[in-house]
Amino acid sequence: MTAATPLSGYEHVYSGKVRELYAPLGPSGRPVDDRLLLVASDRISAYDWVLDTPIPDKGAVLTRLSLWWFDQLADIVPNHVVSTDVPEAVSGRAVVVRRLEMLKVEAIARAYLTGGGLEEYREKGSVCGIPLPEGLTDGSRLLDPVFTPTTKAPLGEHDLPMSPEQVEAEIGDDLAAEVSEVTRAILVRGNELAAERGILIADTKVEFGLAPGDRGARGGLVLADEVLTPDSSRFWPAAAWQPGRVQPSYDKQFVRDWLTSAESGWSRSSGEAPPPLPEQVVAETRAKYVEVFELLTGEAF
Ligand code: Q0N
Repeated sequence: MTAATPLSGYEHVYSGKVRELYAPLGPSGRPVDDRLLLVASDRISAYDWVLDTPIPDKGAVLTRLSLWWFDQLADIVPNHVVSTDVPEAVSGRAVVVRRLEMLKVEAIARAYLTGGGLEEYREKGSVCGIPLPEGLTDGSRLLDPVFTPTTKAPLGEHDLPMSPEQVEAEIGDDLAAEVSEVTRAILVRGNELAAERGILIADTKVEFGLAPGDRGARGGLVLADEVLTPDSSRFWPAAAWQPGRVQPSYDKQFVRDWLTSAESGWSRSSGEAPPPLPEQVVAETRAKYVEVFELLTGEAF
């Protein structure tokens, strides 16, 4: 685990698996209370490990992609972005954001069945209290996206599914309904745009906060963190989609294939940290992130 970059004028407040949060310092030298700096690193995770080898430009590509999506989604929900005027050391991979009161719910929507949603369906025929038709398999498309929220577990621990009742108890009935509706609308819009570019977005995790309200009232729902990036969502190449098997990942397939190949000498079940990635795998993976960005946005990276 490498220490966060010290940034003059900022105080480091939080390290995630791949992102860091800083608080800007005010004229008094104390942190301001209404802003944060969200910094995306080049770190990549696979099989629940953060790898030792960074992917050059990954933080910048995902930051730009998130900014582009925030614009595409602005008519659905406001977002936390304030400015991209950030310190030189993190230029292109950081944004200044509004400090919100974050909701203690990981808002997940699924348009295709896989991962934890598939497991729950196989056990119960439903996901997060939503009954689904019989005969669905790994990668099946759902008629309408389902909202399958989880708890926010501390770093290193796994998030747990939340029932609709748990979400309502946590944030209230009205807000729970709004979070479900907005999360599903984000995934629908995401898939409408991505489909034209040959990408399927199987599922996505978003985080919301509340803007400070007037006179003690709660403010409106605001989209925070990152949105519809390959780190927060499963991106699949549409051309390879074939329900009934594990789908290839748009961005991480080279990494997964190499790690699980004999060449890496690593075994998933060993409990040991994965080895460093070969240069070729790094280059191919970087190219995939750039490809996703350019396909979706139509901009050159
Ligand atoms: C916030 N997280 C969890 C870093 C980010 N706009 C905001 N206001 C207040 N708090 C947060 C945000 C944002 N974004 C979000 N923690 C604090 C999200 N993490 C995940 C890992 O990397």
